[in-house]
Amino acid sequence: MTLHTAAAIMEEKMKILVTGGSGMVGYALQKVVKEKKRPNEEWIFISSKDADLREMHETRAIFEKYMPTHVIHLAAIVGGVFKNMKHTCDILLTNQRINLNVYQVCKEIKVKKLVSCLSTCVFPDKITYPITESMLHDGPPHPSNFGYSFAKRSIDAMNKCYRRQYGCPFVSVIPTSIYGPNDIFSVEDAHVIPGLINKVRMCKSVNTPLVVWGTGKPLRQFIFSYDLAKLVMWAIREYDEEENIFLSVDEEDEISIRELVQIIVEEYGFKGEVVFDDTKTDGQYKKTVSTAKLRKYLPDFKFTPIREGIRETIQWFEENYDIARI
Ligand code: NAP
Ligand code: GFB
Repeated sequence: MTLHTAAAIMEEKMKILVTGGSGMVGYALQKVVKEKKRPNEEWIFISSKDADLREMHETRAIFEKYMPTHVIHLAAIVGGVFKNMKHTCDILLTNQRINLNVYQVCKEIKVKKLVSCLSTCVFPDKITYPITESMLHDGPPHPSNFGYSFAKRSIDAMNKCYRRQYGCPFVSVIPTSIYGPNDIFSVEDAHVIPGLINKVRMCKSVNTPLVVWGTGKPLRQFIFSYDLAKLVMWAIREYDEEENIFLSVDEEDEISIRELVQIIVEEYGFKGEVVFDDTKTDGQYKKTVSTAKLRKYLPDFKFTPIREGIRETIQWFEENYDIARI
């Protein structure tokens, strides 16, 4: 990059609106912005308290209030496999309403870039591995994620259709399973890591066995929320391809739920019995994605080792138990 282009990039004023700014990813992004914000950037984080994005008039009002040049769209109803199964229709409809409103308003106010989120769990269940970004529509998603998946897949359709008909610069990043501070820790609705952290805390306090759902055999690539936030910041600044990109730890960092449980109980100092309840679903067995495309851009990006990330998440949970979403 020449000095001129570097200076030009640093000069361009960026007013970045982040929807879903109060969630786990939004919380991590606020932390990263505090450390890495550039002088030409203004960052605005909104939550449902600022506007219910299911309502078009509230969506339009908040976007017209700020008139952002760039948008990072995180807002969604999110949860673990059990929440997704229980509320599959509500999640489909709510997330589609939010997405339709945000996309329409981003087109109306002519944002210079919109970056939204898919998820590795919305890819076909019967697929070859590692999964690449181009496989999104090669088959139905796992039944446990049906509603959530089709709301996400329609984001991909909107990216392409808004771009082809109206030239809108809309693109998505595709995070793998994320964990970290300020996640949802409710036993029923959480993803596996926060759900187990909350369970271990309870088992330690009343000295009962830890019940892990499923067989423990499924495999996952887990990304620490602060690493994800750094990659989302990189995407809004530098990533301009039409096609989506996976934001995940590398294939070799994939672990089983059983290995994950071992890390959580060791880091929490839980000495009690661990039992696996295989009457509960395993969900998707694996969803291993390739990070070849990400590594082409960021060959030296260092991910937080999972043991360190879990230790930090446990510490946050212990220090913020009274305000955590449980
Ligand atoms: P989260 O912690 O549940 O946060 C969701 C955010 O969306 C909150 O800020 C929430 O605001 C906002 N929101 C929900 N309904 C809204 C509405 N009607 N109007 C306005 N805002 C609303 O979710 P997250 O884990 O940070 O996920 C962020 C994004 O990453 C989502 O798009 C998700 O699909 C994607 N993703 C997550 C994972 C994962 O493992 N967590 C993996 C892949 C992709 P309030 O706080 O006011 O409710
Ligand atoms: O994180 P999780 O709920 O969702 O479940 P997915 C991961 C695995 O952990 C499953 C097992 O095999 C569960 O059986 N598991 C064991 C547990 N104990 C527990 C527990 O106490 N709680 C939970 N929740 N699981 C998610 C999607 O799929 O993938 C999200 O549901 C998101 O929407 C994410 O997109 C990326 O990893 O199966």
